[in-house]
Amino acid sequence: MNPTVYVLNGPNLNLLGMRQPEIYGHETLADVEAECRRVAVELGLEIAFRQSNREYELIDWIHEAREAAEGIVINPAAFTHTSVAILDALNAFDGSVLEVHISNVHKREAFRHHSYVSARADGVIAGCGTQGYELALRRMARLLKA
Ligand code: CA2
Repeated sequence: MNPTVYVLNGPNLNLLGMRQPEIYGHETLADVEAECRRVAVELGLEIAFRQSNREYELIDWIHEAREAAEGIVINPAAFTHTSVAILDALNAFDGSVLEVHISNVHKREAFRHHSYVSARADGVIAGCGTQGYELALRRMARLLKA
């Protein structure tokens, strides 16, 4: 059976493509999901693609992934910089974790330079636009084969 990867997206990413295209590009989250699904078929991965504006919901999905998934690709959005709770949830997940940021957070405000999630992530992709999701899935497929 194909390995399952949860692709989780944090707050405000539902607005992708609708505002701030100079930072986040023109693609919508639905476009990103479609691209992830295309790449997942190519790589032989099953994906669950989700977005929430609620911290607890992301945490519940990470808990669910403990039983249901081999890997998590997560763009925690602003929770990246604030959430010890999401870090704790990821620390209770035994599979591979990749952190994605559409923008290059290190080129932006100082408060975006620190990520709680990076303390758990097996890899971090930032500043590659929405292509970062595809790159993360390709890396995930490699990690899950190893
Ligand atoms: O670059 C990223 O992917 C971020 O995770 C995006 C977060 C930001 O807080 C992080 O520092 C970096 C913001 C997501 C909000 O996305 C929007 C997209 C379009 C319009 C408004 C918000």
